[in-house]
Formats: sequence, structure tokens, C-alpha cells
Amino acid sequence: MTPPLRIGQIGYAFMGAAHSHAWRTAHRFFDLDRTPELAVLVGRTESKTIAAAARFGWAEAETDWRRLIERDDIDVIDICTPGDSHAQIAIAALEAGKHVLCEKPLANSVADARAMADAAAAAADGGVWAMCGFSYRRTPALALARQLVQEGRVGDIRHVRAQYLQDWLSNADAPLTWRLDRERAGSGSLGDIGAHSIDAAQFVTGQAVTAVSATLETFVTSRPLGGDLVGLGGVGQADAPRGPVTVDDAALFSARFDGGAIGIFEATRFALGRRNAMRLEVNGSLGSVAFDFEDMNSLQYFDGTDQEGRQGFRTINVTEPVHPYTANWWPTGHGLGYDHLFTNQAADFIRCITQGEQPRPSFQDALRVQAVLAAVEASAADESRWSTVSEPTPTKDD
Ligand code: SOE
Repeated sequence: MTPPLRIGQIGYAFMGAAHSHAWRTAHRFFDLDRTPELAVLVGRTESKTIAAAARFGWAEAETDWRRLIERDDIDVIDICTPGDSHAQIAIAALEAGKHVLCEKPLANSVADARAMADAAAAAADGGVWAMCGFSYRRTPALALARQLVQEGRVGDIRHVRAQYLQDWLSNADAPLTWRLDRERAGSGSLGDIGAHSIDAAQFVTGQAVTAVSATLETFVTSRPLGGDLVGLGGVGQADAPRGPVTVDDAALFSARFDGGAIGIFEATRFALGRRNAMRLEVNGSLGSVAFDFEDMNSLQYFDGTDQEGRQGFRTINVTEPVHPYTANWWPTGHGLGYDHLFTNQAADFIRCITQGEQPRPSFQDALRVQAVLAAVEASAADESRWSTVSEPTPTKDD
């Protein structure tokens, strides 16, 4: 009987809850050589961490991640904290011989991401593995889109169109949370959700972003203090003291890829009505694929080689047993949800650990995403890129 894989997880907010669910379910739906054991949950406040450990099924609660890393009865460290702590925890864990799963984006800077990738490369030599939690890769429809590209069904890729549209900050009185603090989060919509689009675009196309031209915008520059520091959105006290928003509310950028494609990316938390519209469309010389997470069990596919007069986008119902991950879940047509991405992710991570393979996305993959984020911020900082329209703006009488 192989020993369990004993998990120590740091953080229990939205991502911590999703990861806890994934560790509880992975071995129940995937045939894994080792069973994940929810050993220790780490949080800052003892009472809240004890309550979260009981709620999410963890055997112990701890308030110091360093003690977790010192323990020889912990095999995996799962980092579900804001980005400012990722590098310190991950590097210490890898150097202590612990496998590491780290939420995205990998870090708050390229320098930290590079240090993490270097630590992961050194640890891999000793059979210790690291993966970054770009969970949308585990969506069956996006994995199928990648397969279609790899099979040549899309042909030479010309366009990549990626949007990640949320609206939980549309209300100017939504409270100031850690995601709006550059020191904690590194950036705003760009790193939080734009990073998903960058990774998904590179995953599906197999091409890497090499250059960008960008704009960042902050619509609401201060927000009520004292709100729910871990939630998404909500409404603070409109008359409460306000603190500064130090990150972008929206990020727009065009991109060049090393395979010749050009791309357009949009990430915002102000697209009122779009709750979690993570969208990707790829147009090639032979076909196109289009995905919208708000219809996550479908993939739109246009086959340009179909008979003339019989062409059109078809909806592939990505719930067939032949599709990625779906055979592990429900019968055809029943579909998966957001949580399944995390269980699929945990299962892939555990399989790679037990088989001694590099999990993907690796920290090196995630470093490449971090480099794109940095390039976007550098481009956006150069206001000289804008070309002002010469004609005067029309007056109200025009
Ligand atoms: C907030 O924008 C967030 O929770 C992201 O941090 C997650 O990565 C994304 O999956 C859902 O939205």
C-alpha cells in the first residue's frame, strides 16, 4: 500500500476552498497511485483557521507556514495566498524537498518568478516537482481546442482573441481588498485574470507571446476600507474612510506571438453583466475555435475545409468520454463546473509526482507569463505610444 500524499495548504479563502475541494475529491474520481491527505491548513488567525480546517476537512490547523515546511510528515505545499508571499514560501518548500503547487500568477515580479523557476529546476533534479495553478488549462473544452490546433485542424494561426470579463468591482463602493493593493497582489485585473488569458492562449496555440503594446486603466482610485478583505466584490460602507487603489482595473493589450500570430487581450473587472466570461478565440487558415467559460462545456469549432455552402460554426458538446478529463466524471451531456478544473488539476499534479514527470504549467511556463505581465506594464507606462486624433472632436451641434 503506497503511503498517502500528505498535503499542507496555506490559505483558505476562495482559492483555498477550491483547492481543499480538489484534494478531497481527486482520488475519488481519478485512479491515482497515491491518495491526497488533507493534513494541515495554515492561516493567520488561529480561531478562523481552526474553523476553516473543520469546514474544509483538514486534520490540523497551523498559523506559521514555516513550521509546516519543517515537518517531515508533509509531502506537498499548496500555496493559496496573495502573490507577495509566493516566492518566499515556494522556494523554502522546494529547498526542503516538498512538492509545490502555487496559485497564479506565480509571483508579483519577474525577479521573484525567476527565483522560483530556478528553485523548481534545482528541485526537479531530485524528483521534487512544482506546478502553477493556471486552472483553465484543465477545462475539457480548452484542452480539446489545443488538440485541434495540434492536429492541424486550425491550420496556420493568424488571430488570438482573449477576453477575461468580470464585473465584481463595477460598484465604486466595493471594498478595498488585497487584490487592489499592488504590494499584496502585484497588479490588478492584469495579473489576476489577464494572466489566465495569457497562459490559456499560449497553451492552446503552442505559441509564446514575444511583444505587446498595452494600456492599463484604473476607473475607481479609492475604495471604502474595512470591507471583506478576502471576498470578491460586495459593497463597503459608502461613508467609510477610503483607501487608495494602487492597481489596474482594466488591461488592454495587443500581442505578437513567436509563431506569427497576432493577438488582442482584454482583462477587466468592470464589464458590468459579465460575471466570469473567460473567452478565447483562435482563427487560423483552416479553421477557428472559440470558447467562453460561461458556457464551459461547449467549444465552437469552424472547419474551413467543410463543403462550400455547408460551413458554419458547430457547437461541440465537450462532455463525451473521448474528451479530456470527462470520462472521469459524468455521463455524456451532464457537464462539469468551475470546481472540476481544480480536481482535474490536483489529479494531474499527483499523477506527475507519482510518475516522476514535470507537471505543466511548470514554474518556467509561469515565469513566461510573468514576463508578459511585466512587458504589458512597461508598455502601458509609455504614454508616448498614443497617436492623438488630429481632427477636433465634434461639438454638440455637429
Ligand atoms: C478573481 O478574479 C478570481 O478569483 C481569480 O483570482 C481566479 O483565478 C479566477 O479563476 C476567478 O476569479
